[in-house]
Amino acid sequence: PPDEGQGSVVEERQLQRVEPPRAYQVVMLNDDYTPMEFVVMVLQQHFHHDIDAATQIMLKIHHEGRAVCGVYTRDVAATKVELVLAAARRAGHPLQCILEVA
Ligand code: TYC
Repeated sequence: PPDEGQGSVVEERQLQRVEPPRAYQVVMLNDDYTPMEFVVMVLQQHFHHDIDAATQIMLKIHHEGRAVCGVYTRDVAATKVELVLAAARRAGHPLQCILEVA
């Protein structure tokens, strides 16, 4: 809009510096019971990795105890954690994943 009146919104817009949103990583944890195939499926369905990347990430978790599945804004990351935990519980697996500030 050409004229925002006094205390000009137009000028304030030019002065504003907006920080980028914080990045949050979804980290998946190893356990002794969740089937490898289930973890690979979750990594494909919820984090959009292809089967090769999903298998590599699953094996990294299996060997190192944890790995980053993806990095998102806070709300998206939190929703991914909830959906993954719900899918794991529904299937009867103890799979755990957590949110961390990237
Ligand atoms: N350690 C599990 C097994 O041997 C496989 C597994 C991988 C479980 C990754 C969880 O996040 C995980 N069946």
